[in-house]
Amino acid sequence: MSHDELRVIQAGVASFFGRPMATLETLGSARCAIAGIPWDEGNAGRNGANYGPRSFRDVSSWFFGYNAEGDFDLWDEFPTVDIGDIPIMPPNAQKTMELIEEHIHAVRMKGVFPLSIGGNHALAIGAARGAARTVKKMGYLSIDAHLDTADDWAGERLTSGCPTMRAAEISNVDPKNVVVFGVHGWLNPRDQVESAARMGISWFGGAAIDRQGLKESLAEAIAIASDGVDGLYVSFDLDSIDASAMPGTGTPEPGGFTPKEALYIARELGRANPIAADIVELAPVYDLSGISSRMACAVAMELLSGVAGR
Ligand SMILES: [Mn+2]
Repeated sequence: MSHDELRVIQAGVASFFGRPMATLETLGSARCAIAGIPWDEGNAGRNGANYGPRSFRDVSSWFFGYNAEGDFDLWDEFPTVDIGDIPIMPPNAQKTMELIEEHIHAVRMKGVFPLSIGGNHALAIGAARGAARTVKKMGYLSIDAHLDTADDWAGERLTSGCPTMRAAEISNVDPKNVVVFGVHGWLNPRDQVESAARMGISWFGGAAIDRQGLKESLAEAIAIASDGVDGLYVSFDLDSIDASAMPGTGTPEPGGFTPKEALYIARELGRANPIAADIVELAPVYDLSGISSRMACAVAMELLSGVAGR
């Protein structure tokens, strides 16, 4: 075992999974660049997701790249760097979305897989736009307890209740390829059900997933989002996971996916060969045990393992 592998977990400067820091200019042979997006404006739920990337970096130091069950080392097979935080501008959502869009586009143009760690779900608006510019036709699959198909919130269109709708409006995204998986609870207003139907956005409810079976319904959701596209964007809202395992989020929802289900979903999302992904809504201030940050890191490991072909 190398000295690096024996590092003291709590020592040193925390980067995502202890991976080397890089910039757009020093990506080298990296295949994945993880960016923090500490954005939490335009949020209708509890605030705190702006601290998500910091907590994620800290807790991710506990994760090895080696997977005993699969006998592979993720970092050997899928060289990954920490590309720092996108410089968000709290007073200006429009400008921030443009910065996120340009970052995701630039990483994609280097042939590198961009993973964004939030931050609230609004960041997916900029990230999906940046990814869409790199393909002819893109699909968008969101794992979420909430539809997020609001046209606006009090007139504002770049809020955490809007990312699904904004994705469906991208010029080279057909709303028929926009899917939300895991919708449940009592925070999905009727007007968002209606706007989803009007746009042709499809969604899978939690109870329907249970009846159909997770494996089958997730495969169907991926097939709908991927049908006829040459690139799939995946957005993983951590509030899709049951509140017992994910208290550290803006709108914790009882009745969500179990940790095992969430990790299965994350691996399958990666295997669907997405062009970019995000993991959003980690709000560590509500996460006294640290379990939510660990869950978020485990979701990332499964997703990246899937992208790496594992
Ligand atoms: Mn959401």
